[in-house]
Amino acid sequence: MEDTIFGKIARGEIAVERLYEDDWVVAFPDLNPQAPVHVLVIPKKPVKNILDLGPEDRELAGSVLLACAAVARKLGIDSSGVRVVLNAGSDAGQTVWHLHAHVLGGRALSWPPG
Ligand code: IU
Repeated sequence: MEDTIFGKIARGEIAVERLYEDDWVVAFPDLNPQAPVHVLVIPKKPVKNILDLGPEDRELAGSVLLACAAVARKLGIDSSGVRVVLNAGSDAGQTVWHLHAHVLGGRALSWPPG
């Protein structure tokens, strides 16, 4: 797949505040936060979105979810509530074509999304 800015972040070519990192993922603050806590969790492997995952990506997919929970705990929103959003495709609002989970919290969030 084509390289993206998140690929550069994953490889450390663009500096961000790495709030969480392990062998599989990196988490960093969203540049345009939609809530008091808005963090992006990306896999280090370049994958377009969840629709691009294969059976070989079980550990990657699990690592993304576990990292979302770790970020929520680290930033203290685990007791009040956290929303994890994975936009996949243009109608879903995906704008960066490297899988990313939005971790949102720190305020009451409405439902359904727009
Ligand atoms: P989306 O699900 O593809 O719409 O989310 C992309 C997010 O990436 C969006 O919230 C942007 O604010 C965010 N972002 C960023 O944090 N840093 C960047 O350099 C770019 C986008 I480009």
